[in-house]
Amino acid sequence: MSRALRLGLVLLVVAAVAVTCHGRTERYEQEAEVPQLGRSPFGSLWPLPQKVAVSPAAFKLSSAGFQIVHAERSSAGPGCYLLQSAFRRYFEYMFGYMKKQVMNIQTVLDSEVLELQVWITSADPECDAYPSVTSDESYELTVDHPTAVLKAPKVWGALRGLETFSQLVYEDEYGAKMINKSDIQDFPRFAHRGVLLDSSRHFLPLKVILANLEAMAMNKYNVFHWHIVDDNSFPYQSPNFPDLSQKGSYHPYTHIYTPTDVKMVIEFARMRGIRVVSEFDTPGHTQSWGKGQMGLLTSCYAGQNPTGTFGPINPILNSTYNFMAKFFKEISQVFPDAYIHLGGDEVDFSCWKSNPDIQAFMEQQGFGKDYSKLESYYIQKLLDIVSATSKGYMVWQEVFDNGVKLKADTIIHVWKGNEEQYLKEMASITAAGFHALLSSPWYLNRISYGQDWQQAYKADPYSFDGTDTQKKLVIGGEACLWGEYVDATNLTPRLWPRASAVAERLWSNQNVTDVGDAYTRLVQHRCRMVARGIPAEPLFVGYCDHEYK
Ligand code: CP6
Repeated sequence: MSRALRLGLVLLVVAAVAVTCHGRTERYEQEAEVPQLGRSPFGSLWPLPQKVAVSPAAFKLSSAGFQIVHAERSSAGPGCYLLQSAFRRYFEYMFGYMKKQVMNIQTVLDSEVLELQVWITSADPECDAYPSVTSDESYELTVDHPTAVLKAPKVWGALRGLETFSQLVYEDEYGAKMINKSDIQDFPRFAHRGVLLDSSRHFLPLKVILANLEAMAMNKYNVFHWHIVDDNSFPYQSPNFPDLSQKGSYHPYTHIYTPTDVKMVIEFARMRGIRVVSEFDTPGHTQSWGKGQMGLLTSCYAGQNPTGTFGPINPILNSTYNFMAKFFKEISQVFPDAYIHLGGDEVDFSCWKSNPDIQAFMEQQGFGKDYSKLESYYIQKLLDIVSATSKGYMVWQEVFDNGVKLKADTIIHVWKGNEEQYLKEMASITAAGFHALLSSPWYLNRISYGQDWQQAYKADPYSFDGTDTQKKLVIGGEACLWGEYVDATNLTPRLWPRASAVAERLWSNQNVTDVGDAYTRLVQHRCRMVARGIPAEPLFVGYCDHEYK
């Protein structure tokens, strides 16, 4: 942080404030550090590109005169539907829904940008492909008059560059659109930049999911981690096992994701360069599975008698593994991504312990009283089943902690602990040679009063002690919005703009840590999201320019 900005920080200490609330007086201490709003040399760019040079020279940009086109030398053309719809989307974001006027422009003003040429440089633009963890998202953007050029090896970089170009556009005091002469070279710091949404604790209507994919694209996120089912409901409609959602969803017709819905989410995400990684969490967090699949869950006992309640997946039956093989074969075909998240977190052993058949099995296997060995036994068999579908997998950290044998390319998802604990975990995972993904500092379901985006912003996946080889195994992070207290009414403002703070940490250079400059850009970025129809919550007092239009 620069000295000036540090001095500019306003320390707002509201200590022992008396708050009157329905006649009741509460006293509490609250400290919030609010950075001063200033002017950023980087305008409202978010996340900040790797290399930015913005010149003071400004050009006009008019909806009547401006167009986004394929460069003549581009390997992609009008047949590239992904780019065609991205051109349209970003044109509308820049100029609203103003009709393009039919005008013959003969006098080219020498201070106007008339064209953004999008030039895909590699032989295969990947128009019809799915994004992957190795997708090239780099791009170079040169803004000059009369032509701006966006150069990218693949469509994925072009998508990111279009977002950046749209963020460079602003209005002068008369409402005319302007853009400064600029040079930008950009690429992501981490390959995996995700948002987890949970559609089990509350059903999330398709519209909400799509709106958040749109917001993710505005923040250059590239993974939607869909925690689709859990204890509370099973909204995924399985063609092979229709009873799972018929009996396990909150409502068998309205609160389910049909195969068509799932396809729509995947395609909407693909068009924005976002992968959809589905999570089917087992053997814990599976209460809702039991309603439509008899015999899958463990019967809990009180002494010699079943209580009628159920615990985790029953790991000792062949029928369990036959079901899992068929189920995950389906999942591997429905979700095109190369990875499936298999969960494996928070397994409650008490029901397993109560069940006499499981006790006998533990003895026969020589597991003693160590139920984490039984969990590992289950996970091991599940991993073999999923490997047979030729997918890679991600698991929550407990699976690694319990010493399950994992394929070398397994991604371990760190979600537990305070800073000291999660950094230690990142270090041990990478020391063991596995890929690590960080979420612990980014549990956005947790809320508090004040500027809590700053905590998320300051966390860094590299801040553990480790070698360069270890650091290279960190593939990125995910912001998590668990659904216990979140549904369609509050999901979007709870997630944004706090998830934007995480987005910059995962995209921008490691040295982008100036909280004051971030605040100035983020306030504008948040207003832009609101103007684009995403109800992102405010960071602090103030207003947005678009409010009086
Ligand atoms: N559900 C599942 C959850 C959580 C996890 N897994 C969770 C744990 C702690 C908090 C928030 C969410 N609700 N399946 C942990 C990965 Cl604070």
